[in-house]
Amino acid sequence: MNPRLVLALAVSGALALTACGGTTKDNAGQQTGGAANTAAANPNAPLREGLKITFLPKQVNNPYFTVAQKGAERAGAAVKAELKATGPSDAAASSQVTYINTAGQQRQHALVLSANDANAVAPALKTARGQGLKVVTFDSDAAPDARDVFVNQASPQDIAVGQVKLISEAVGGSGEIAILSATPNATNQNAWIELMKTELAKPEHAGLKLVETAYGNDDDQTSFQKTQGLLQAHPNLKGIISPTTVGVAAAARYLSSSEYKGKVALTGLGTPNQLRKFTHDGTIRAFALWDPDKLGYLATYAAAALASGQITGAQGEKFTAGELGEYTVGAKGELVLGPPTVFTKDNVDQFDF
Ligand code: RAM
Repeated sequence: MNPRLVLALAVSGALALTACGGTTKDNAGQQTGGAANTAAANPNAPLREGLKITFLPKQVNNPYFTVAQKGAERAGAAVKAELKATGPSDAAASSQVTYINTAGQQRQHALVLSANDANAVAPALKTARGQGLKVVTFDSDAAPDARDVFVNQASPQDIAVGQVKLISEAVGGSGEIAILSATPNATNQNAWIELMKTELAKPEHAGLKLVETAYGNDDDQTSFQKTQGLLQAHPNLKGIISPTTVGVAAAARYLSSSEYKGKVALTGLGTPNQLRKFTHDGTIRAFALWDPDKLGYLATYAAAALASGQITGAQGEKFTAGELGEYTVGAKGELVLGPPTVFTKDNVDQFDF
């Protein structure tokens, strides 16, 4: 697949840099500063060699981000950048702040970050940008005025509508359902949950009743226990949506060896490798995800394009993301990778991530 993309304008990013004021030297010694993002992009600028890029996931011990990191490393190698992956072991709101500070102090050219909390990371990001760092968020956005570009995995609307459709099909259109999410402050999950609620409010879903949203904090054990808690608290529960790879894998493990197997349906956003077994044993009928490898790859290319001056984050700017082809900056400094894939027992074995 070669989705042609729409990155959108970082009007807010430009404003943020303007707000920083003054003129500073960026990591490569180029003049940047207050109006850095308003400088004209040069789409024909060569990718700069010797770029130093830091890859900072929500947490390091999550297979989803391990796959995204592989994509980031492939892109890093393609643009001859030095890519350093680092990050916290938990997805707590402020756990990334010290890593962001370090990236700024180490004079990295760009940071590729999935934010655990939109606001908790913002002051550190703004400081680092003032030191010349280009900031690309991917997967889970930071406050828009604290980054240059956000590489979104898919349209949030498509993800939310898709998740509701999958649970509706799995429970036969009616009954109590619950959501098992990641952390309570995750930008991405919270956006999807709001849109799921909007979707559930539509007449065609009148038979579905959302009884609880629980948070497993993208921690395996917590997610496992929260699944158990949901089932005990709601004896009539018919289905669970878990829009997090950590949560859905833990919920599947719990359900598959419990009395609820086959009685309580499960769907969510998971990796084929983690859910293959549960898709074949009937615990999960269908689930969805995008390719995290391509997400990490695209985010790293966007970082290189920013740090090379090919783009500034303004709407309509174009750059080539290696094997994924050409992308165009769209609204709100945003790029969208493409639609998610739905996995069932019939196709899950064709995927290895
Ligand atoms: C988890 C993380 C990540 C999310 C996926 C679906 O790995 O919460 O941010 O995008 O699930």
